Amino acid sequence: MKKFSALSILTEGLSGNKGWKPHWQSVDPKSQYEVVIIGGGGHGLATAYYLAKNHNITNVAVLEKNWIGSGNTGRNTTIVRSNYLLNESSRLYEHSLKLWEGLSKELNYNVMFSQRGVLNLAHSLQEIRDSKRRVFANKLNKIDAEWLDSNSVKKYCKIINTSKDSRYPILGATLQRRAGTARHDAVAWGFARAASNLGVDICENCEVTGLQIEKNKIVSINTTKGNINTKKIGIVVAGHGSVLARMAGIKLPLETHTLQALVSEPIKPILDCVVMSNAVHVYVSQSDKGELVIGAGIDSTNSYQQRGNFSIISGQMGSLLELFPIFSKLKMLRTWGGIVDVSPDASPIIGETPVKGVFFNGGWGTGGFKATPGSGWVFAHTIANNFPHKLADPFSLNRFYKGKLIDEHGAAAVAH
Ligand code: FAD
Ligand code: PYC
Repeated sequence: MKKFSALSILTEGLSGNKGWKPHWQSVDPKSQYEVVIIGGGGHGLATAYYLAKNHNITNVAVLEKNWIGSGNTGRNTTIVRSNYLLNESSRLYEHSLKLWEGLSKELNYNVMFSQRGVLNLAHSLQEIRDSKRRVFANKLNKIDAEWLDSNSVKKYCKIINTSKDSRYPILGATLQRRAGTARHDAVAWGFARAASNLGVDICENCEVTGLQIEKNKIVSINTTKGNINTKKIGIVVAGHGSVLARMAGIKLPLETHTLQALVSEPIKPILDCVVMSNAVHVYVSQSDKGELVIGAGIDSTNSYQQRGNFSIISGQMGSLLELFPIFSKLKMLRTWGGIVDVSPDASPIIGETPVKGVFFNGGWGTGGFKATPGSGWVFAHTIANNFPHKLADPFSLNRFYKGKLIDEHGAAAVAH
């Protein structure tokens, strides 16, 4: 049997790929790229992959200021689902979920997508009404969704506390069985390797410091590794979207916050589904390494820090123990934060900008991991055709001028 070192698993994937020669660090600053993607997270790398794969545009560079996947892609709690309320969102996220279902095969890289089911708990009469409404809306959009009463929740998740005496008793839950989790850094590596194999250049430690605009068109990019000429750029820099857009003179309706998460010490398999609660406010799953992966809401202050406020952690631990008293003796292993950019309607901004050749993809806030393949797919289409993909069209920047907001604060399932 072939032995894998940690490095070979990272670079080759579990299925192996001996011939892979990455183009890392190889951007020639004097070169002219057809498209430059700024941001080497999952969304940027997926965009580059689909530009090459679906549109045959391979003269593409991805510029990443740190290492690929060092942003939110490698920092999130990996929940993947498509049970959003509104038609526009559920279509986009369901497109993404369908791509997840074939992604390991598509990329020849095990992204460990595990459809273990996501429960969204309801603790009040109003939450029952809202949740049932979402189940009906999902079904109308042909998305799998079920309403479970409290007894059925207990059957699905045996260790959860459904006692009527708890502070916020569990009155029921929505269940999406096709939803689940994935291995976050594998997603970045899988897309990177597949894009690189198609000829895309990926450059790490390359920070974009300026955008040169002439006659309202992008002409070149300043980076810490030199200047690069191009006529098209895609800005995909979660948490820093406004900063990059401002370099092109564009003002965006985004706020930046820290969202944090933590993992427990590893334990034997005990939790085989994902549980989210908006009311007590915590979400939890168990990773393949055995750690419980636990998150809550954003820090309320604006921040660019990749570490959060301790009060959020203490609150989320209280919430966790309300739902799972069985976890009370567990120790925390590590905690971290990611920088998320939140739009006024908790929906992303995807598409063209007022500057020719400058495309924007951001504002995914607390919920963009699940969208990674779908976001890359529709953004690549939009960049390639200079025209929004039909699933991306409702999410264009001009919805804020037209007042056509897509308010998903409820289904975002994370307090903003
Ligand atoms: P990133 O992975 O952040 O990539 C952007 C990249 O741009 C970064 O690597 C950054 O270094 C780079 N960059 C920034 N500025 C520059 C520059 N000037 N030059 C070059 N590069 C630059 N979503 C879910 O769907 N489910 C979840 O369970 C979930 N949980 C979350 C939990 C936490 C704690 C956090 C922080 C987020 C969570 N999210 C979740 C949200 C999700 O992680 C993000 O929406 C998603 O990963 C964004 O992907 P991205 O590729 O756009 O961003
Ligand atoms: O969007 O499902 C989600 C999510 C879970 C945790 C953070 N975001």
